[in-house]
Amino acid sequence: DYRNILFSVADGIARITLNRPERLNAFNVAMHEELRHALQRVESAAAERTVRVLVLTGAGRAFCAGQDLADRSVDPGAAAPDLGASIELYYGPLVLALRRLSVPVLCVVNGVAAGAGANLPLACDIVIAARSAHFIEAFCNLGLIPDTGGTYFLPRLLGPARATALAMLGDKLSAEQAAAWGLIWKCVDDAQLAAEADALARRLAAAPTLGVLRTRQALQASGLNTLEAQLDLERDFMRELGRSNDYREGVSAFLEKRPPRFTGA
Ligand code: T3D
Repeated sequence: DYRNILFSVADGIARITLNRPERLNAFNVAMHEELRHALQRVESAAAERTVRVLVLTGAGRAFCAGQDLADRSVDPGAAAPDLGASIELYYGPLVLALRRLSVPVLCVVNGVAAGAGANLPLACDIVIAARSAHFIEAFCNLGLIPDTGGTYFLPRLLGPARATALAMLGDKLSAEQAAAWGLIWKCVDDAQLAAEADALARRLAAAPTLGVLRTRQALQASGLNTLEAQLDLERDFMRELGRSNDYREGVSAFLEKRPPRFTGA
């Protein structure tokens, strides 16, 4: 039973909704812990292939406003909060948990995404956003740096010029501009967001999950690898996938001119 998130599983689709709408779904410790727990449940269900995609979204008018600043005492007499501990215990492990999850993650940015809330989607596999949503690297307004992987993802996705200006100025980036710049996959009309998210989640839940995961791993590895190392990785993954049930099913379905029925293995 969760108080700060909503969690459900149906038809191979796990859904996690950040659920503190009165605080624009800002993170407190309880929400972090519930999210960690729910992600572990998704991982267990993935091992049994009862979950083949995770959808992450927010309740109400925001996706997530980052750290709950009401939990950060800045009284002159109080000791400074240890933000490093917060990153080490919560935000860093959250990014890694999403990047390593055994199912693809679809992030549905339903509204404003600020601070850690702007960078969380960048750790997911596919991001769609409502046209009214926007992204704000709000850290600079507090004298901080873009955490939750922001300094890693932003320059890779946007290039250094756009990443630097967004990080240093904290200007609002509209969902439309975010899609045009390649920060996210798509921006869709608000009225279409739920239907679009549902359709994408169903496609991913019916996809050859092992192939999808190896695709993610290969793409993630390419940032560090030489071409030679990347070609070796492609060979190894192809060798493994060529032995998978889903490859056999994909080829059979093609030859028999019918839709494939992938099991994820
Ligand atoms: O501390 C650590 O652990 C280190 C890690 C840090 C990671 C971070 O995320 S640091 C960055 C923290 N986030 C921010 O700085 C964003 C703060 N919020 C905003 O800039 C704005 O609220 C938004 C741009 C997100 C939305 O603006 P707007 O005008 O649509 O809404 P609002 O009126 O500002 O907010 C609505 C309510 O939500 C309001 O409460 P009220 O007045 O109705 O009682 C506001 O205080 C509250 N709220 C919004 N963001 C936060 C928040 N309360 C606590 N923490 C928040 N982050």
